[in-house]
Amino acid sequence: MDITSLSLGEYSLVYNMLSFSIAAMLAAGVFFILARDRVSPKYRISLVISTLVVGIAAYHYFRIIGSWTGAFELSSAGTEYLSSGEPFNDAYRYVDWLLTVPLLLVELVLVLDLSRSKSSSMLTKLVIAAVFMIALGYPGELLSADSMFSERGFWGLLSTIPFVYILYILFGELGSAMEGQPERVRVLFRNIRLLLIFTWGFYPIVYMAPFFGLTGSSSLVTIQVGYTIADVLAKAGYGVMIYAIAREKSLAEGYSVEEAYA
Ligand code: RET
Repeated sequence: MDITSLSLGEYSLVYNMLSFSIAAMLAAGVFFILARDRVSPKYRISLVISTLVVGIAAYHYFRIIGSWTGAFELSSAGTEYLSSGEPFNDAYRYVDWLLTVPLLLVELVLVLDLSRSKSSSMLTKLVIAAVFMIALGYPGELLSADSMFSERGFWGLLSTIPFVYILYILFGELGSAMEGQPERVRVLFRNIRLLLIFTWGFYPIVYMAPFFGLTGSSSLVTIQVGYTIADVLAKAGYGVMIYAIAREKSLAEGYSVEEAYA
């Protein structure tokens, strides 16, 4: 997408959201490290994965903000931002998703503590579908369009197939695997599944922004702000929910922090 100018407000909105996201990801990472002892050893791997996810995201947000400041410069009159000639690099986001989405699925399946054969078969399907979902969305992200019936729409549609498959597995197979779990864990699991639907569902909606009449800079800004909000919820917010499930299961299984130090 070639954007030649942005208003001061548009430029700062994206800049500030990217900066907020770096702070949120780093703070979440510190929380996951410090909260480690509050869950029993078998759930700690989920917190380790949450820490990796927000760490990978913080790194990419540093790169995205660097690309943002490089792509635009203040006009000599100081009234708007103009393209510097250097393109804004959207690939950081997709590379980030390629690494973090499989990790988010792994931590969900691990915290559920299902039998080894069940979790590995489910994970294989989920991770393969996630890689297809992201790889098929990327070519379309590079294209601007004003209608669903465009090349952007075509890639989006292809990417939606594995997306629906992921939801099908989470609601079908994973739902039935939850039947034997304690009531409080089932409630947390239902909530995390809702958070997942709500936040993951946000990405394709943001992707469709250009189809709703948003063009040029307003489409660029909506997409950047939309993906950033979704990322904070899907990584940091989701990690906190995973922690809550791990904590609840640890308590239900008789774990206490005091015991860990006894
Ligand atoms: C795309 C392209 C349009 C169709 C669909 C998409 C889905 C993206 C999703 C991304 C999730 C990212 C997460 C990142 C967190 O780290 C690629 C936008 C369905 C669901 C959870």
